[in-house]
Amino acid sequence: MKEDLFSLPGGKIQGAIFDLDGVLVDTAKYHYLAWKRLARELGFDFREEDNERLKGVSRMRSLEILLETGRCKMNGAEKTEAAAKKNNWYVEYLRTLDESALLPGAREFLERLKAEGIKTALGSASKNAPLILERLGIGGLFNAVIDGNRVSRAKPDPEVFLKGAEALHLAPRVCVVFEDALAGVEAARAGGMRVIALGKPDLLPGADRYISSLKDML
Ligand code: B16
Ligand code: MG
Repeated sequence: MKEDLFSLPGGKIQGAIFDLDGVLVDTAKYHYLAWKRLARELGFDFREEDNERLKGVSRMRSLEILLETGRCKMNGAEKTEAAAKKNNWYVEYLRTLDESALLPGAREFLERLKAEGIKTALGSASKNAPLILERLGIGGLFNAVIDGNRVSRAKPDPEVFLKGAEALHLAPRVCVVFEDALAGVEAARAGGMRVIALGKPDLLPGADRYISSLKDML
């Protein structure tokens, strides 16, 4: 195994943990369509730039941000109902997803890690991650899958990544996280892991390295 596969200081990496939306696949556009549809039903417009605030954030927190944007109030039961409605629409859109939705370099890099003996885990906030992995046909490239169904604390809490490292039987300091959202970069750092961010330092401060897509890792 090449020691410089990740080009990171701080010793050898033995495990890679991947966020899903924005790193391996662009599901943000489907989240956006579904949230926009809900906003329209509630009587306001939800713009693409407002959607940026929802990336990497849990479903319930996303709904709260949406309601803030439209200056709408809901009680607990109404929130649960609205979040379920949005999710049903989102899942409908996911049914159209196939391998072509994988972001550049995603499959090739995962295959390369497997060939090099680096363990891989998914670390996503999404409760729909199993369906997405199935649609993309990449489930078999992960040694462990930790998603929104298995965590109780949302990023920037490190729970999802710590559970990922634990499932790989690795210490956090030998793991690297790939993330596209600030909450995720903060979560990885809080967990004592190195972070490679997909994006720019001004929007995602604190990462160890910046790339524009996983193609840069090949
Ligand atoms: P769900 P990630 C996140 O995925 C999305 O970026 C975020 O927009 C979404 O609200 C969250 O998953 C929960 O998704 O409604 O499917 O449970 O970036 O953590 O892979
Ligand atoms: Mg993400």
